[in-house]
Amino acid sequence: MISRMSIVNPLTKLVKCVLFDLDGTLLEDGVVSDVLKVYLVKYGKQWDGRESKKIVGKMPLEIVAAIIEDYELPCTTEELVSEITPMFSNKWSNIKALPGANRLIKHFSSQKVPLALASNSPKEIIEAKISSHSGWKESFSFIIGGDEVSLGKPSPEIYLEAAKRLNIEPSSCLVIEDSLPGVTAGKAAGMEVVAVPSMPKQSHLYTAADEVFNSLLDLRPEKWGLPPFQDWIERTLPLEPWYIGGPVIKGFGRGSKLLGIPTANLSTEGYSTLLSEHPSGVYFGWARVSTRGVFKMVMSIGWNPYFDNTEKTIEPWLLHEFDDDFYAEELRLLIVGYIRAEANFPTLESLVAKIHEDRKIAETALDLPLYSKYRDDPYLRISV
Ligand code: ADP
Ligand code: RBF
Ligand code: MG
Repeated sequence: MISRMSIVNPLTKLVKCVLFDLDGTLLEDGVVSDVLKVYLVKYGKQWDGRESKKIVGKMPLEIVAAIIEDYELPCTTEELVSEITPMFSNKWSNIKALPGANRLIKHFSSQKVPLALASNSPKEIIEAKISSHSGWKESFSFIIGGDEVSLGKPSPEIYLEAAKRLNIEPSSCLVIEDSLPGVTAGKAAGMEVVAVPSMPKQSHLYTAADEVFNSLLDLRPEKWGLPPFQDWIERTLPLEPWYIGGPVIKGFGRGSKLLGIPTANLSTEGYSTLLSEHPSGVYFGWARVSTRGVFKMVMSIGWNPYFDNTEKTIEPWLLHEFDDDFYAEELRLLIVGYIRAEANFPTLESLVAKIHEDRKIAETALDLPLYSKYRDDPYLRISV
């Protein structure tokens, strides 16, 4: 029986405004760990990333206290704060926006959706962080910092204060958050909450959120009664092109055998930054194989939820019939657009069917001038 559930999703409610968290939601989160890495060397310690999970969504003092305890540093919280503060000051204005953040802010702002920023960071630091992102400050009706409320997230206080200032009921506010304390705060405030977890493979922990996305690219504003994006073209989202290349390596050996879909894997070594910058998902673009030519390509990046890999891999399927394998040959990829988030599937057949659908979408889209022009990109020319 087909239930009404499949027609109207009763979970999503209409909202009137959007409240954003900043770190890890709109901006990359790595600054704290970058600084601490350098700093710990002074004490003969090595940053091992074990705090990464603790840092997400915490107040600065809580983070510092956790570091002192975990690394058994011979100093007080105050001492550590005063020593590392200068190391941060020149970093604030260089933090990159996360994929889709700029697009989301510009879209809502141009559609006159009221927006506000509510972050546990002190307001002064929030302002420094967003100063280099043009148009952001003007897009927010206001900014609330952690220093302007008595309790930071996970307390709902900061979000309740934002609703009050916008004069909109909490139940008509949509919160966008990356951290668990942030999601807790939004739900405790009685708001709708979309989570975009910063840590990979953590989505199962976000059961309190109304929706969990892998990145901001996957948010569909119309589901919340907000104006839809107009930039999808024939089921694809154009991206600022990016490049990756190297010799083809052996993969898991199941692409052709198990799925009938060969994927020419690239080594992820040396590309950790590039890979972490791009959300997992299904992308498409153009591929050059050594001297064989340039071909259309559709690929997945990520952990392949169906197989639950432990490593983020790049799996490009070249849309061409080759007579033989091309292991060790040079492969260059130019990625021009996004199709969808990686998903899990109940059966192998449904995964394969979905990948074939992706192929059709990519094959058609790549004939659009918007995408076909990249076929002539210098990166895909044979270098002599
Ligand atoms: P692996 O797990 O080693 O990547 P696959 O079964 O995924 O093995 O097969 C991928 C290999 O098949 C590629 O490395 C390449 O040499 C070859 N190949 C042949 N045709 C294609 C194609 N259309 N797209 C990608 N790889 C292909
Ligand atoms: N694997 C998944 O688990 N989920 C996906 O949504 C998914 N989408 C893919 C889309 C494309 C276009 C391609 C080429 C592969 C995709 N795969 C996905 C990856 C597939 O599982 C992988 O290629 C095999 O595991 C081979 O190692
Ligand atoms: Mg493969």
